[in-house]
Parts: sequence; structure tokens; C-alpha cells
Amino acid sequence: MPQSPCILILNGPNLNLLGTREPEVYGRDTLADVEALCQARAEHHGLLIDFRQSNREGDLVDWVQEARGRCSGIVVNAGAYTHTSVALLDALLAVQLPAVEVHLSNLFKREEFRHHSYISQAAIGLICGFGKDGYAYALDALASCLGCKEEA
Ligand code: CA2
Repeated sequence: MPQSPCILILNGPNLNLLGTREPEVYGRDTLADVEALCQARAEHHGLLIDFRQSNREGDLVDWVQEARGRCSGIVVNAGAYTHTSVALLDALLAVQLPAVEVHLSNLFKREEFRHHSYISQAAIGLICGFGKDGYAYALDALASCLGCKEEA
């Protein structure tokens, strides 16, 4: 049997704090809750996931580079690096994997500096404002893009 496609799910700085502070902005779910939701959604599509978080830009760049030949797609919430990181944009452009950008909050209802994303240029699409459900929608979009069959 061929192995299921693997999706790299990347989480950037401070997302390890989810569920502990600012629930009015980011909700009450923890990052472990987000991972459990992704796991369930991935199984539904017959996908595997590799779910990671780092506060360091270089880790995120390394993980994107290592996804080449190992993963079939990327879901990325780069946190604040979304608005600053040309390095992460370059890594995403270099690996040439379908990537979906996700944000828990609606960036466009927030401060002006959050309205620009470097990552978007390398993404097939952007989902923001739906809390943790956005990660499930991102997996739906990748599954559709990869032509995955849904499990009943
Ligand atoms: O809405 C998102 O998902 C963001 O990527 C979250 C980033 C923010 O810099 C982006 O503009 C939008 C911040 C993540 C910080 O997460 C925290 C969670 C709980 C408590 C404190 C921070």
C-alpha cells in the first residue's frame, strides 16, 4: 500500500501560549487542542500530519526546507514572523509545495502592521478569523488540491 501523504503543520512564535492568555483574541483552546483537531481532520482525508511549533525563525526555515521530498503540503501559521520574515517566504518559495496560510484571528480587523503578510506570496490561499477551525479548513483545501479521497 502506498503511504499517505504527509502535511507539515507549522506554528510560529508564542503559539505555544495558546489557551493561557488573551482568550478574547485567540480563544481558549490550547495548541494541543489544535493538534488534536488537525489529527482528526487529516485522518478524515487519509493524510498524515507532522505538527510543530517554534519560537525561532531559523527552526521554521529549516523545517520548511526539510519538507521537500518528505511532505506533500504545508499549513503555516507563522505568528508574528508572518509580518516580518522574508527568510520564511524564500524557504516556502524554494520548496515549491502547496502551502496554506492560517491565522486564528482576523488580521484585517486588527492593527495595520498585521495587514501585510510576507508568507501570502508563497501560499495558494489564506484563511484567517475562524480560530482553530481555520486549521481544519486549511487541511480541507490541501486535501482537495492533492486530490485526496474522503473517508466515510
Ligand atoms: O492570528 C494569528 O494566528 C496570528 O498569527 C497570531 C500571532 C500574531 O502575531 C499574528 O499577527 C496573528 C501571535 C501569536 C501569539 O499567540 C498568543 C496566544 C496566547 C497568548 C499570547 C499570544
